[in-house]
Amino acid sequence: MFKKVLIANRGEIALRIIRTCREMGIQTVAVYSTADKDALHVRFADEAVCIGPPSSALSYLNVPALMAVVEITNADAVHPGYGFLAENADFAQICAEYNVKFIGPTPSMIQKMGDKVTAKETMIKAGVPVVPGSQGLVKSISDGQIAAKEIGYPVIIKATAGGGGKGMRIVEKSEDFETQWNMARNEAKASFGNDGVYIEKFIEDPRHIEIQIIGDQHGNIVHLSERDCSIQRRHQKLVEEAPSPFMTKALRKEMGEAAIKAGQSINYEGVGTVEFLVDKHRNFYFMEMNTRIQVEHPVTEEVINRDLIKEQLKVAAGEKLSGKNYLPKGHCIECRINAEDPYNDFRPSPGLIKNFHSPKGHGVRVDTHAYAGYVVPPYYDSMIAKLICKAETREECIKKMDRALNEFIIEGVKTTIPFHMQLMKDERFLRGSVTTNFLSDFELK
Ligand code: MV4
Repeated sequence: MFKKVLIANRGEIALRIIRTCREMGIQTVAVYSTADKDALHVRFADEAVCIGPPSSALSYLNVPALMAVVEITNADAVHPGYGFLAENADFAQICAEYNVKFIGPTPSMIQKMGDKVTAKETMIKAGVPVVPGSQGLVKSISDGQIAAKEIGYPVIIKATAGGGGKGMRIVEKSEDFETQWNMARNEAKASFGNDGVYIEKFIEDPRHIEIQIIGDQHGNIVHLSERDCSIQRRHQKLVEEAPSPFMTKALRKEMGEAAIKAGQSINYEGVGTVEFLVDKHRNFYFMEMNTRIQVEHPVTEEVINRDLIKEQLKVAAGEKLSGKNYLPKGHCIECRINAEDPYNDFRPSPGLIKNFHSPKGHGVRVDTHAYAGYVVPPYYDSMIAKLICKAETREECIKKMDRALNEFIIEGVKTTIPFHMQLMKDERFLRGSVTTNFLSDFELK
């Protein structure tokens, strides 16, 4: 096992990683920007080194500064968390060159899944269902129009360097193709410096259901069942749950096997998530693969009763997996508490948290770096806590979440708590009738 792990991240995920390392007897090194000098990850790690000014580019994304900290502290592994450098193949490569284990897959695995056209071609070869669409990249507008006609409108144009919705445009009819094509390419060029796009049939009102997988360095890959992440706003997840209210035993088996095939096709090592779109007939299609630990990993931890960071450290250190898949027991829901104003287009609301009291009690877990007196900096992600509730059934879990949300006191900044409180009483949510369009006709009272 590793002796000392450098955590190239901040916030709740840095704390989450420190906790497991401490339990496993692994030393930790925190890095921080000057904006985070009072942060809890700095206090709780065994060592902490300042790596730069507030801007992410100059601190948490500053690879030379991070590698200097690896050298001076003698860390033998780097945990990237999520966001920042977690899916940066160049960073993983530099870690390899420094002989420090990047806790995650190899640079080539990150690269293959980071390019969506390559990822999709890999899945087709592996026999994983994908959305019908163009054969690879579409070179010209006329090729695009021919492909769209063949596929049948509505279609969706996606950036190969994309993910998370950037450089993505829906085209309802052929007359709109040119405009949407130009919009998609320009946005892709501006966001990723790569204007390569491909085209797919547009799946109407799908669910976003993802399968957690883990692979070891000896060729074993298992799945840890699904999470339903259909409740999103502008491609930001707000609520995640496991199991999915739409799941059946048969579908779980099929999607689990498909996710394992996806992993096997690249000899995947580490924790990963295979995202699928699921239509109303329960047809499922590969969408993307995330090669990192995700924000919503606790939902899986709660229903399979395993510490995913521990599993991640174990496979990164070369340990073997037992080889069996995990099925969910009970129900878990996670609400993302962001310092945002849900009454004002979810506008970020950074600043001083004057009062903070987190809910407690049986089946309630709060993963957070916030406390009374903490200042939410304006420079980073606005998520300040994850409220995670676990119960035997979905119905009980929703009631527990409602109770816990009502106990949560956060004063000084606006939060998404009022949104979640209304959601827990929403008739469609209670029925489990959640698709990616759920929020388009949700009005906050
Ligand atoms: C789609 C789709 C419908 N049909 N692809 C959104 C982000 C990116 N990862 C892919 N996305 C979508 N791809 C086809 N062929 C609908 C979406 C989509 C979506 C997917 C998951 C969760 C929320 C979403 C919100 C809008 C659109």
